Amino acid sequence: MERTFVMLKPDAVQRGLVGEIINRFERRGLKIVALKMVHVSTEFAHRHYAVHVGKPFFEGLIKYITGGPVVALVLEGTNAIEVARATMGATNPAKAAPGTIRADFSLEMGRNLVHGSDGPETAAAEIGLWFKPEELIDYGRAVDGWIFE
Ligand code: D4T
Repeated sequence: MERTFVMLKPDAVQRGLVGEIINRFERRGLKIVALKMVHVSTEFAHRHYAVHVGKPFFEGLIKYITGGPVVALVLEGTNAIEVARATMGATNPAKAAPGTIRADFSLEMGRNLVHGSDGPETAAAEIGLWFKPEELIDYGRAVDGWIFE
């Protein structure tokens, strides 16, 4: 069982796609173990995107991500990190496979609706950055036996 951090970016909120996007992760079988809306500060956005400091798209990325509230969640399930990223599609929506969130609802890399952790270390760091331990809820679902072997 694995946990991943997912963020619905400000364009997802503004465009009324929060329910649609979360629905795709839920239908896949992933379990929501944390969920909140946040309007992040520039300082916090810098911490989240620290690996991209100095890149040409960095300032635009910070402006985008701080431009409105986002919805942050932690998803749990078998191979949650890989499965969440596959459900999102490639970073560049033009390259994303049809049926993925980014292909179905977006056009540009700088407005690609959603973020998901790219590996176990990143997932642990991002979950720790965005959520207090007590905000992660441990619970079972009646249907778990029909989703997890
Ligand atoms: P995020 O972090 O938003 O889930 O995206 P990815 O994990 O799929 O992609 P990333 O870290 O390489 O890029 C972070 C973020 O920056 C935007 N971006 C990226 C951009 O606007 N122009 C670019 O050239 C790149 C590489 C999109 C996602």
